[in-house]
Amino acid sequence: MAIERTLSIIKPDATRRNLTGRINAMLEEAGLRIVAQRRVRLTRAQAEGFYAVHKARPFFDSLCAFMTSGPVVVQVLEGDDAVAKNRKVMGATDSSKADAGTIRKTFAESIEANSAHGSDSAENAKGEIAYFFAGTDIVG
Ligand code: IDP
Ligand code: MG
Repeated sequence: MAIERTLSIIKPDATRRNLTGRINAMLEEAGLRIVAQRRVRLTRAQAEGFYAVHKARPFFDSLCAFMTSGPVVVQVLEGDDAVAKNRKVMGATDSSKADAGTIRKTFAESIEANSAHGSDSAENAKGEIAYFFAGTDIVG
């Protein structure tokens, strides 16, 4: 398995409930290393740009409003098979379908306010990481 990097976001529903440390512990326990991390309040334009692929979806406006409703923690995770590993630790988008012990099963409030984001492919991870971080921000 190759060492990969992926973008993770701890979403506003989780920062609001002070869950950053517990989510980071779940990521680290799964073997992912947090090699960059920043707490930020996204602008509407940043949220719309990040989720541009979902622009045509009925939930797009609500999703962008949610993602700008409070601080998020953007982070780069590194490890063996990091993209798939992070998706596994996060669990399914709809937490009612997520496996026990996953971040979303444990913490999500709804299908929208589902506590965490993770890139869905190594290629998308590269673009998503570059959206938030300069190469010099990432210390592996
Ligand atoms: P993912 O985050 O598991 O990759 P995506 O399909 O890429 O799921 O959707 C991006 C985000 O949009 C989800 O994490 C969730 O916050 C929100 N979302 C997805 N589907 C729905 C929906 O049916 N209703 C409301 N929000 C949704
Ligand atoms: Mg996605």
